[in-house]
Amino acid sequence: MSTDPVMRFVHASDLHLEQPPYGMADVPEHWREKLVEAPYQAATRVFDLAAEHSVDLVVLAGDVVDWRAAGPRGSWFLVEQFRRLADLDIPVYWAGGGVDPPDRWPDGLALPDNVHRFAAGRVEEHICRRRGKAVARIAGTSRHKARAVRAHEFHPDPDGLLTIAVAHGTADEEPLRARQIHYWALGGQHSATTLFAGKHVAHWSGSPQARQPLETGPHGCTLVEVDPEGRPQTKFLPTDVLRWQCESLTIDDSTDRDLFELLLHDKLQTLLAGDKEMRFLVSFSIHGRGPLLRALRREGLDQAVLKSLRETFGQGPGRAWSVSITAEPPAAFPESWYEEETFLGDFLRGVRAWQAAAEPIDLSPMLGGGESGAAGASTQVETLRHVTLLDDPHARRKILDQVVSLGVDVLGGKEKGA
Ligand SMILES: [Mn+2]
Repeated sequence: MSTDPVMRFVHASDLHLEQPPYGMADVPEHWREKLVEAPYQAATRVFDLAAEHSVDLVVLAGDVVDWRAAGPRGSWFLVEQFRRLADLDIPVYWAGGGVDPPDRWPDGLALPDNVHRFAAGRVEEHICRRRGKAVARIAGTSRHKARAVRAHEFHPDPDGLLTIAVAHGTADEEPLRARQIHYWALGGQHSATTLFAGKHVAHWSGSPQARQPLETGPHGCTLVEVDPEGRPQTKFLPTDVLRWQCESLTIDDSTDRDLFELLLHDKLQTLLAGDKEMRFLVSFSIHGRGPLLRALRREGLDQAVLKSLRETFGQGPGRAWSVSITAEPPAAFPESWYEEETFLGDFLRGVRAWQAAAEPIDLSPMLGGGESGAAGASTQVETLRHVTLLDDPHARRKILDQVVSLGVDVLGGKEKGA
């Protein structure tokens, strides 16, 4: 039995050309250009890989570019990449997401004929032909209002031709499985995620380039190879040029500063030895106990150690930029502290109320500068909204844990500090 694929395609989404990586307090001058270029370089690799693998088609599952934020460069870049694919006779099927509805594209800049954009609010279908033979039915829709993919609007090909559904949004397993569609090319999640695999597959390819500290690990696109039985096999192809990494370290009472720095240096050396090309943005997460942890939290030791790590690994040709060192709070504090009639008790009970609730925390009022009423200031707040609205449950929990820990340090006196 032959296992050679009968066709192959690249599935990518969330290129977000308009959005450079963010979420760092200090960006060194010599890393700025690398950050700004990262989304374009990663996207270029997606199209390079499509060409190298001689794919039959490319599917883009939304959030490719908000051209109003990216400026002319974003749309020109895409047109150039699409032309490259046109020269290789590779068609592109593009379903819009949150930032790239099909009606939002600069007037007067024509897309090449090999690009098929799906309308919003209804499923459109195309038959993709290669060398005169139909190889796939592509059913797609650009996101309308709902966040969820409307699975029931998609249908498999009546004659059993390979069917690829392209959509941007959230999705549950059962409704998608029930449609009997070979491959769901999904967009809207920035890290690659497989909803289900096997005879049929539903998969988010993730963004080709991570944007912020929580998006750790490799990012890329998906190469899908379809075997003669119509089974899609997915293969992750890394395309990122900057990689966020979180390194954890546990210390105790006996860890002194020299040993601590040595351990962090070791971590970075191991990371760099594992990949000779990649640039890393590293956040350190320090667990455990002892005076060093307290010094990291309260005495600015984190800044001193960061400075030394950056000098050694982040200058000149250095490929690892140390973003932060976070002294992680203990898993729990004694329950009796929460019952105290003290400032600390009041504070802990107050934070616990926030921890028990689930609604997003809006940090924008804390940016200040509002009362002079400058339009510029409110635009700035709007631009910063994705960082000031704390709606990711993981980030929300983490920050509140740190708030508790800081409160204990400040209000708890010496005997309660770590
Ligand atoms: Mn997105």
